Amino acid sequence: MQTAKRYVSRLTRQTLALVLAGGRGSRLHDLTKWRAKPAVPFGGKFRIIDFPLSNCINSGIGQVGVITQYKSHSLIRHIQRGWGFMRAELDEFVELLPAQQRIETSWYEGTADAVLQNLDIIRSHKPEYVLILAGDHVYKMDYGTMLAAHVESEADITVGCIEVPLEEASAFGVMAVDDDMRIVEFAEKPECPKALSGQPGKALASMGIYVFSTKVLFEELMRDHRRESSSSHDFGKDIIPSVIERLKVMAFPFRDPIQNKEAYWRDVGTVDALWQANLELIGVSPELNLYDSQWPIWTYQEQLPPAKFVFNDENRRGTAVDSMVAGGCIVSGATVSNSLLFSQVKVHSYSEIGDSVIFPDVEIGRHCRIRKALIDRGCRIPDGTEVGFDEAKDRKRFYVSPKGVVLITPELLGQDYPHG
Ligand code: ADQ
Ligand code: ADP
Repeated sequence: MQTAKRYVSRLTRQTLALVLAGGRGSRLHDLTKWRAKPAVPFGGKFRIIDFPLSNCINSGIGQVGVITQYKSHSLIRHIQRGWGFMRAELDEFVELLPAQQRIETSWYEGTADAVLQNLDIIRSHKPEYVLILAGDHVYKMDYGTMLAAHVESEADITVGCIEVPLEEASAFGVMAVDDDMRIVEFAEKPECPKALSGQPGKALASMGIYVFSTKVLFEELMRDHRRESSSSHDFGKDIIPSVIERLKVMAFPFRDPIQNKEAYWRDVGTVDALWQANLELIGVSPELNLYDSQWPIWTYQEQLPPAKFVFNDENRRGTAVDSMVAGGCIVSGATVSNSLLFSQVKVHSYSEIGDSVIFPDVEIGRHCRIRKALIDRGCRIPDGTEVGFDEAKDRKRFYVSPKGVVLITPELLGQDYPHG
């Protein structure tokens, strides 16, 4: 066991992780109008990108590059503020790699192009393995086990995968594997995805995360680069499908190591999925345990006072039940239930909030009734606002998702977006 442990830590030390964080995330509507999807708040005090970054640190991978492009200001600020604690003298870092036209005179095209344009930087770190990650999924995963599987199977490339319901599979890269988990077919977002053999209702989907032996990565990126017009320079669309016959490409099934079952993994890419995944955290034993001291999620956090629940002047209690409430919040003479309040949310007297997710720095006035809402950072909700009771009325002012979640942003309220 000791030997095995040392072995994995040697692999993680020889690995450079690259987190792709430049995507648009357009299904999140106005939540990604001003920020990249990886910068979207999640879980009361985190941002989505904190999950893959924390996975790297907790797995022993101390060399991490974050590739940014689209609307990167708040993402860059978050990383600079929250992830500067790495020890440069131990050659550990979280480095920002914005599109800067190092090789091409264009911005990043597909995900493979985003990595290609940083080849000289990757080369300078001399990694043995490069772990390509997406910055927009919520999960806790020990990448060391995936690296060990990559080395043990003598793979050129290893693709992280999970089982998904067949009806959802066309949103993913879908693969077929042989008995040794070698990928024999790979189709990116197929219209008619193939079911897993022996499990007609399921498909094996790519998580969009890859371990490459560095030499293979360089060769394949250059080969793809030369294909010019016939390639969109994307890992899922171009690179992986084109190499499975030539190279040894293995699937690594991501499972919960303790309970040996399918692990928690969420692409919170829609307003419904984001609202639901946040509210799931409130349950008695949520699938994603944020209170797990073995696998802490790191983030930038402001120094804030504790949350406060106030009896108002007219003896009206401020309460929150079945809820998570972050630091700096004040609930005064108001009732909050089944909701998640991020930091510095203020709820004023006689208001009732239910089934809602409220991002930081929101102020909710008096006599508001709000249910099934997702409220973006910085909103000032005027006194007497009612949301979640009359869908036709909500639709006139806000965005209402297919499952009836009302998205409220400062812009939709005619207010300025918060700076700072
Ligand atoms: P998608 O999720 O559609 O499919 P994509 O939109 O390419 O993949 O995004 C992957 C990651 O790269 C995201 O984290 C995104 O933010 C980032 N990204 C996208 N374009 C970028 C660019 N130009 N520069 C920098 N970063 C960029 C992929 C795979 C599928 C797999 C799913 C799993 O292609 O095979 O099933 O992920 O979600
Ligand atoms: P968050 O940190 O929650 O992602 P920020 O307040 O950091 O949100 O906003 C992200 C960036 O977008 C900031 O630089 C902000 O100034 C800018 N921004 C947001 N909305 C607007 C707007 N309506 N007009 C101009 N800039 C905006």
